[in-house]
Amino acid sequence: VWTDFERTTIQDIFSKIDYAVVGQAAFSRCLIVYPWTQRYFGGFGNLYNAAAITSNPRVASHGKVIMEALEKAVKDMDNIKATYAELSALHSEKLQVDPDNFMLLGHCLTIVVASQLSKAFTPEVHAAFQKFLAVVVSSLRKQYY
Ligand code: ZNH
Repeated sequence: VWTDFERTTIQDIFSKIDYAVVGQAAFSRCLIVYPWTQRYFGGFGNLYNAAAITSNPRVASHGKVIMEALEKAVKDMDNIKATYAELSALHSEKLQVDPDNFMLLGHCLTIVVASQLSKAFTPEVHAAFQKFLAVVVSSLRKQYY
């Protein structure tokens, strides 16, 4: 259950950020800071070092894909589990991604959003964003068993 503050805060954050910029920054940061997450992206070509990761076009486009998936959650905040049912099954059955990785990406996203919002990223805004990420992650975990 979301408070009015949480709803407006999440919608506000997503209306302010550029998905291409934030998605690329957050996803490349995740691959750099948690290098074992690279193992799922063997098909993405050169991830040899930080410079290669940040300039890799497939990293950039996948970052944006992730942000667009998050937008679906933002647009229907009361049905995130249903929205992500298929995506959860895909990550579990086909991609076989360890679900612990979801929040690692969430932390990277928090850092990028915080640096973009600057002073507007107050403790209350952080709490709302963290709650949103927790719901997203638990929804993505749903189809794992
Ligand atoms: Zn993921 C894919 C979302 C996280 C891994 N993903 C994907 C997609 C999407 C997503 C939308 C596409 C699908 C289709 O195509 O259908 N993710 C997502 C989200 C998140 C994520 C929302 C959170 C927040 N992922 C993740 C992580 C990882 C992953 C963390 C690892 C580490 N994904 C993945 C892979 C893939 C995906 C591997 C596939 C790619 C390609 O393209 O190949």
